[in-house]
Amino acid sequence: SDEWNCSANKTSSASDCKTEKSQYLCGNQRCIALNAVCNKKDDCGDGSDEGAGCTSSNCTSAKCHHECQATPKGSVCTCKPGYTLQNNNRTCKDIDECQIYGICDQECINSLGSYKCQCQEDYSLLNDKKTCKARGGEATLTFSTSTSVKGMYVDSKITFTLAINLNRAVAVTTNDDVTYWSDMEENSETIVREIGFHASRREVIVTTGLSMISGIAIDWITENIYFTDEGYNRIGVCTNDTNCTVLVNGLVKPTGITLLP
Ligand SMILES: [Ca+2]
Ligand SMILES: [Ca+2]
Repeated sequence: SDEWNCSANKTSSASDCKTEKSQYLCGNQRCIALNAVCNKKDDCGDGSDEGAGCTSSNCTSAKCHHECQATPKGSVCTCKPGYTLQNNNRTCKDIDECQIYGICDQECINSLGSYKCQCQEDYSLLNDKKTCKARGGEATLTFSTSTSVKGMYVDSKITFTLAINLNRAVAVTTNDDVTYWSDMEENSETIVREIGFHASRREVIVTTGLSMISGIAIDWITENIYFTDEGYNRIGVCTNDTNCTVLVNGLVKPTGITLLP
């Protein structure tokens, strides 16, 4: 029984056997590679991929845009990799791979028959030709205790302090060398921004309309600041110049928040 369905992807799904996928459906419902058709070899096992039809298949009159394959049922047009056959079954159109979600980490450039991924400044493309990795420097971890915000270089485990003597630091996040956190100052909840890890410059950027921040996420492209407010049961967003609006209202104690990319 371990031999049962060994050619599973050949026989199991006759309805899935498509010319567009360079496949050919045999008379016995077996699915074979299209280029095995009319090659003077019985690949189907019932001879249905060969025969007189092969020689009468006329590729000259098919006027295929890319390639033509003779089959016992007549000629069929096929396309080169990266192209798809259009509804006229004759011409080929480039596949815009960039429309496929997640195909590239950062930027995608479509081209005829292909595409390529590329990375933004300060990022390098990895060997998978898809993933972008930040160049240089160690990864830095940032975390808050209730009275401080600290950083740690992940590889060397060297820690450093960003802020001490805080009242109630909870949410914390970073974008490049800018760290954001929430803190209670003079009995009002605030969002604080500190630029630079060492000898840094600190500013309180949001002081009103906040109750109890539990999470902060930064859009690293626009530098918009998203936050969950557990006290006001909402998610808000502030622009880099701290114009803030409510994004989602009426949540029940929202806490964590993150953003993609
Ligand atoms: Ca054959
Ligand atoms: Ca393409």
